[in-house]
Amino acid sequence: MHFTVLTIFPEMFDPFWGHGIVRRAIENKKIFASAVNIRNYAEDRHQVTDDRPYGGGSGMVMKPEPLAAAIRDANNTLHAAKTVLLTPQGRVFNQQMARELASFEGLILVCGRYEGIDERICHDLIDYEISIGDYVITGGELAGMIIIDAVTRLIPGVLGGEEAAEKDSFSAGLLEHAHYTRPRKFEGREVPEILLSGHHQEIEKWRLESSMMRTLIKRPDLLQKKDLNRQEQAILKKWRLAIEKILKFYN
Ligand code: 4GX
Repeated sequence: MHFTVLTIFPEMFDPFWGHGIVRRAIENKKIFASAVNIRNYAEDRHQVTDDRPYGGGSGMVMKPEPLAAAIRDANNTLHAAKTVLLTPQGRVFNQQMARELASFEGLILVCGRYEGIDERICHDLIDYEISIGDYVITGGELAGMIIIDAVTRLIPGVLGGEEAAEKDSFSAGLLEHAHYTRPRKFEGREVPEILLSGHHQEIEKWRLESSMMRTLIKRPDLLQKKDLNRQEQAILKKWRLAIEKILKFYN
């Protein structure tokens, strides 16, 4: 996977490329990444990338010419790459979109500042408009990093075998089960006995139930959407019976 980021603040990406799983993916040539300054494509002496909005009003708009030149140059280098604009007006990003983006050979991420970019760029040069959520941030750079992070960890060979199982939990449509590490007792709270037992099959059952309980309590919308297998249906049935037993006292 090749990532090219177009931004007026390419230095923001230096620490991002330089840490953790993204860094390891670059070192192992699983991904190729660079941040390119849109200013390099401005033709005037002061390399201006923004201008006042037609129709008046406050704020600035990113000029179309430098952006168009930057996108076209990136596209000539990355044959068959898709272009992504980070914008609050885009489709709200989720794991399924991360999977779709991970299937492409290259992504060109366009990070806007100010009030946004000239509308004519969106129409002619952008394949996907993506939002990372319904809130406003000051530029597309942080949004771009989130997309790159979520996509990178889906690329084969990026996560080790240990980590790779982890990424399945959301694909399975459930939240992760609870996690514990040493010590056995922390501030009066004990680790669930079953996790110390060494009974792998029982531990897997406990973890599935933990996943389902957390999803029910914290994100019932996810549980509603999910296709449940036999084992998961059995767990819900067990809970229903337990709740019905309690409710009988109140009838
Ligand atoms: N998810 N912002 C982008 C400037 C802008 C506006 C329109 C292009 C078109 C955001 C988000 C986000 C604020 C980044 C406005 N650029 N980006 N910026 N939420 O809020 O992605």
